[in-house]
Amino acid sequence: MEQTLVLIKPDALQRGLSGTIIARLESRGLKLVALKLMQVGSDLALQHYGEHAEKSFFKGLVKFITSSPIIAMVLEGNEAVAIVRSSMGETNPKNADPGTIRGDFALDMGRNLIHGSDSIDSARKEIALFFADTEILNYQRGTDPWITEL
Ligand code: DAT
Ligand code: MG
Repeated sequence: MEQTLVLIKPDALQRGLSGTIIARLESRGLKLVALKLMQVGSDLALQHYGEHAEKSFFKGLVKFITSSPIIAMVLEGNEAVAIVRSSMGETNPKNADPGTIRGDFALDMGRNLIHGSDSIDSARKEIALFFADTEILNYQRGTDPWITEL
């Protein structure tokens, strides 16, 4: 089953939106298979956002993600990568549809609440950056057959 990395960013934690964000993703049917509260250090931030190293906003992005704790989680489900991205909404909250997390709760590109892997390949790499294999659990929910037609 497909897995994706989600980060609830410092702004969401500071604003008390963690529960709301987790609830939205859980309600959609995605299964939580790993979760932790953590402080991102600069090494991890540089690795995670390495693809943006040359961008003008990179310094601010690293400062922001390391500024206060985050929640990291791994969510599992059929097409979990695309499902999370559609629930998040566009990167710039101005363009995010109402009904999405960014479209309902964010205003600013640099304070857009949530990260979700953008492909299966980046999900695999990002999950390995944030979690040890032993932290990712394999379990069944009684509701699984009511969420996914097997
Ligand atoms: P996403 O988080 O939707 O995958 P991304 O990978 O392109 O978006 O960028 C990572 C983060 O960097 C994004 O969530 C917010 C920030 N960011 C991206 N483009 C930006 C810009 N033009 N100005 C300021 N911050 C930006
Ligand atoms: Mg991205």
